[in-house]
Order: sequence, then structure tokens, then C-alpha cells
Amino acid sequence: MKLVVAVVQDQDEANLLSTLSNAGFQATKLASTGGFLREGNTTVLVGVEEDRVEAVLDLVRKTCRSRRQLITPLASLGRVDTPYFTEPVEVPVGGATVFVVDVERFVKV
Ligand code: 2BA
Repeated sequence: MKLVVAVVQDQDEANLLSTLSNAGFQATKLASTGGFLREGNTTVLVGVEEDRVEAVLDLVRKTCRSRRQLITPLASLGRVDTPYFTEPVEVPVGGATVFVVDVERFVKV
């Protein structure tokens, strides 16, 4: 068995969860925060047999869009006393960051 861990944007979460459910996959959503943007995102856990991992990845690809997000970097962090902000820059975010990990044991009690 495998655990698919997908970090997705909040805007894509509802569509992803309903698409997974309609296809017969069970999923758990966790509220998470990106370490770089420090903004909310969603982490979706899907436990599946190995031969169904690609089907899950296909659904993630179909439902999670890449977007560009404006951030204002703190330019002087750690270098001068008074931090200042630079011009906003765009970073690409998503569609999804996915980890597929082995599950040593799966039990429901
Ligand atoms: P964040 O950490 O908030 O990152 C948001 C986006 O900012 C990233 O999009 C990437 O385009 C950019 N970014 C991140 N770190 C950067 C840096 N040091 N310098 C320049 N740009 C940077 P994605 O790559 O699509 O990642 C979306 C979210 O997925 C991340 O949100 C984070 O929550 C998660 N993630 C991505 N890679 C990960 C990893 N290796 N381990 C754990 N979580 C990860």
C-alpha cells in the first residue's frame, strides 16, 4: 500500500476531494501552511493500493491548477536594523506537490 500526500492550493481542494470521492478513493484533508509564502494550503492524504497510485495522480493533475502569486520579499532580513520591503515579485504555485510513500502497515480498528 502507498500513501499519496498532495499539497494543493485551497482553491483546488473542494474539486479534488469530490473528484477523488466520485472515483472511489478515500481521502483526508489537513489544513497546512506553506513554509515560503506562509499562507494556507491544503494537504490531502490518500491511502491506496500501489496499482491505483497513477489513477490518483491523474486526478490530482486534472483538478489542481498552477497559479502565479505576488509576494513582497523582506529584502534586508538580518542585514540592517530596519527591514524594508522590495517590489512585489511573482512566484508560481502548484498545481500540486505530491509525495508517494510506502505504508508499512494499514489497520482500521
Ligand atoms: P510554499 O512553501 O508557501 O511555496 C509556495 C511557492 O513559492 C512554491 O510553489 C515555489 O514556487 C515558491 N518557493 C518556495 N520556496 C521558495 C524559495 N526558497 N525560493 C523561491 N521560491 C520559492 P510550489 O513549489 O508549487 O509549492 C507549493 C507548496 O507545496 C509550498 O508552499 C509548500 O507548502 C509545499 N511544498 C513544496 N515543496 C515542498 C517540499 N519539498 N517539502 C514539503 N512541502 C513542499
